[in-house]
Amino acid sequence: MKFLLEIRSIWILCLAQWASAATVFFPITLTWSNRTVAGVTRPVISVNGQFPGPPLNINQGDNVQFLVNNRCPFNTTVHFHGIEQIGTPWSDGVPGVSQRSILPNSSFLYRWTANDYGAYWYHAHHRGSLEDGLFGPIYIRPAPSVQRPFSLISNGTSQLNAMLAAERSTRPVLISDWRSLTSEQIWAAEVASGVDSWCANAFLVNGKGSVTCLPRDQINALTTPAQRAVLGTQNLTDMACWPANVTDATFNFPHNYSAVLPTMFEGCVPSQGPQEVLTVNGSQQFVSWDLTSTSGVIQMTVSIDEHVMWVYAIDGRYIQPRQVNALTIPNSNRYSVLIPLTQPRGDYTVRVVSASVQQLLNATAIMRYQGIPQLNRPSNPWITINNQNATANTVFLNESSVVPFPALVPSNNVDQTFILHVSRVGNSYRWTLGNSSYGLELEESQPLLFNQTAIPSDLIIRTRNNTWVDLIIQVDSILQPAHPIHKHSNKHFIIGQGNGTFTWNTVAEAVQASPGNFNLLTPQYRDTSNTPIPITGPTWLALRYHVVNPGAFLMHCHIQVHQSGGMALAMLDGVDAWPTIPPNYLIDSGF
Ligand SMILES: *[C@@H]1O[C@H](CO)[C@@H](O)[C@H](O)[C@H]1NC(C)=O
Ligand SMILES: *[C@@H]1O[C@H](CO)[C@@H](O)[C@H](O)[C@H]1NC(C)=O
Ligand SMILES: *[C@@H]1O[C@H](CO)[C@@H](O)[C@H](O)[C@H]1NC(C)=O
Ligand SMILES: *[C@@H]1O[C@H](CO)[C@@H](O)[C@H](O)[C@H]1NC(C)=O
Ligand SMILES: *[C@@H]1O[C@H](CO)[C@@H](O)[C@H](O)[C@H]1NC(C)=O
Ligand SMILES: *[C@@H]1O[C@H](CO)[C@@H](O)[C@H](O)[C@H]1NC(C)=O
Ligand SMILES: *[C@@H]1O[C@H](CO)[C@@H](O)[C@H](O)[C@H]1NC(C)=O
Ligand SMILES: *[C@@H]1O[C@H](CO)[C@@H](O)[C@H](O)[C@H]1NC(C)=O
Ligand SMILES: *[C@@H]1O[C@H](CO)[C@@H](O)[C@H](O)[C@H]1NC(C)=O
Ligand SMILES: *[C@@H]1O[C@H](CO)[C@@H](O)[C@H](O)[C@H]1NC(C)=O
Ligand SMILES: *[C@@H]1O[C@H](CO)[C@@H](O)[C@H](O)[C@H]1NC(C)=O
Ligand SMILES: *[C@@H]1O[C@H](CO)[C@@H](O)[C@H](O)[C@H]1NC(C)=O
Ligand SMILES: [Cu+2]
Repeated sequence: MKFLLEIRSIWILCLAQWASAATVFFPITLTWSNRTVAGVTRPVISVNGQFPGPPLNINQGDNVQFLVNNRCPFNTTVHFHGIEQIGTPWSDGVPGVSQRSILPNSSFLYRWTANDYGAYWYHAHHRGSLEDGLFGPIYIRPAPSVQRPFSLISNGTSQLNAMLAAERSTRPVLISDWRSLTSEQIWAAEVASGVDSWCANAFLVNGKGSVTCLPRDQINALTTPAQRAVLGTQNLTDMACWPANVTDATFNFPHNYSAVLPTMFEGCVPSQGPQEVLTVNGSQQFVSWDLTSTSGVIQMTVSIDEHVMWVYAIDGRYIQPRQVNALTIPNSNRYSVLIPLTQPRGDYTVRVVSASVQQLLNATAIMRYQGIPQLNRPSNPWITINNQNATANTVFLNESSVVPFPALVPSNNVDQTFILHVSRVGNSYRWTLGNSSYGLELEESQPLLFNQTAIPSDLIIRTRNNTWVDLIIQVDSILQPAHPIHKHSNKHFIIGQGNGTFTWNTVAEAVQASPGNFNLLTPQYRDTSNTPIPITGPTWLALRYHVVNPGAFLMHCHIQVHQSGGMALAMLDGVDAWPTIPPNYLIDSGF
């Protein structure tokens, strides 16, 4: 009650200075109940009764007060993906790192300032519960003073106005993978069987989709050479996925396949759900979508039949626009696109297909022009359901061509270099990001923000404020997917990648020896970055970031089962300038 009064007085204070920054109060109530998604009924976390959660739309500079009422019968926390949390590290939402878990029937108030513009999202950060439906979009409208990159697309006045208008009414398009089992059922089965759960049952667009089971002859015909190379003489399962035992020829881990549950790798049961229809108005020339992957496991390629997409921002930050027909979205990334609405009125299929090697999976939505249709035939695809080009002219986004707008470059002087090993340890489902596996039980330890020695020191790295840090992610062995590595708080630059083992002590040495593996002039700047797939042997990824926000932040793989399996590391940023925690955040429920 005391706390509600406090919010009301802040509201009144802020209404008076509306022009500068507003305080936006966004209360959510989480419930756990059966829901039918993709035609399958299972328990789902609903946010204010909805799945996916409602959008949070705010202006750059706003102060957010995000209240979580947990009415689920289990602990939870909420993380604001990509939000820097400058000066508010206690609102980052990671149990055991920045806060204690929010107990059933209690609440927690997250407060943060929207310093940056762009597309973000909120999601559960407790155990695997992101995969149970707790996620929703965040959009921060850029301040008028922020320079847009749209004149690199066209200088025509009418086109520029149309692009600005499209951006003003940009829409979230959340693409997700979905499982018929809950995250705790999956985790329990991983522990009991020793197997990493790498298949999904459906893809969703804004929460809508179906489970389709491809006929056996089609599965076999679509199986790619990369899938065959691992399958040997086996076939993909009836879910068009690698079976649980494909890694046995390479690894000698203990396993008990009887503990694998139906629908984890095989046992496809078709079911029909609704299809998402995204309506557009052709007279507006452009529409803007924030394509956001909330996936737990599988990376997806998105394409709109007979249309191009101008990718103009990644992870909320502008880039020099790139015109493509298809793009692949690693788990948790956002790709903002302007779509020129140049085609005859009608329905065009939006295709979402698996880009991860282990499974063929797809979904379709409809982009529908308002008005009487002029198109009376099915639209033509750019891509096939096994992630290949369906035409000779299909352009996929080339990540190495992406350049930040305006230009932004990292320092050449680096204070610390960490080499972090990504490996399986002891079991197919246990992982490291560094020297040791970050066990799920550490989520219930004393938060590192309050006690820097609460967990074993080999799971922690420490940095000083206003220094530059290099993180070399070394992928040690074959049969791993691309790992979408997410660092909480501020974004990082992707400065290099390569095949083999990173044998140098620093990036400077590596640049001397192998300059072709680096881009220090126009590197991408983002919050989650894929490691290169280790096809024939180890690979590495080099990230560089500036420490500007003292606090305890997690870095982890955004494949949910990998994070649960320990692919995480605690980063104590700016230990020399550690913040004083507001008293409200020191106690259990936050206030
Ligand atoms: C979902 O439905 C099943 C079957 O009726 C029931 O056993 C289960 O308790 C329900 N779960 C929730 C969270 O309501
Ligand atoms: C829930 O969170 C509380 C507070 O952090 C913790 O003591 C408890 O062990 C957690 N319960 C579970 C089941 O993780
Ligand atoms: C939460 O509150 C509901 C309704 O008052 C009650 O039925 C439930 O037992 C409570 N749960 C816990 C874990 O206290
Ligand atoms: C628009 O004008 C600017 C400034 O002359 C130029 O740099 C840019 O390339 C032009 N854009 C297009 C699409 O031609
Ligand atoms: C793979 O599928 C084909 C076609 O159905 C079948 O002939 C073959 O026996 C299958 N291979 C295995 C190892 O099951
Ligand atoms: C996986 O299991 C199938 C039978 O279910 C067997 O035929 C195959 O050889 C096994 N593969 C490996 C790599 O052990
Ligand atoms: C393997 O899993 C099954 C099913 O959970 C269980 O009944 C069995 O005891 C397990 N076997 C071993 C050796 O743990
Ligand atoms: C996946 O693609 C197949 C083949 O084109 C199609 O029949 C099926 O409807 C698609 N699945 C979904 C869920 O859209
Ligand atoms: C896909 O692209 C390749 C390389 O450009 C081309 O050779 C091939 O014909 C294309 N596939 C189709 C179906 O057009
Ligand atoms: C911090 O955590 C360590 C390890 O659990 C514990 O020994 C120590 O007492 C804690 N310090 C405080 C101030 O709680
Ligand atoms: C690594 O090797 C693969 C082929 O195995 C190649 O496609 C890729 O371009 C190489 N990557 C780099 C950064 O050299
Ligand atoms: C940390 O360093 C950044 C960059 O120099 C600076 O803006 C910020 O104020 C520093 N934070 C603290 C708490 O000293
Ligand atoms: Cu991973």
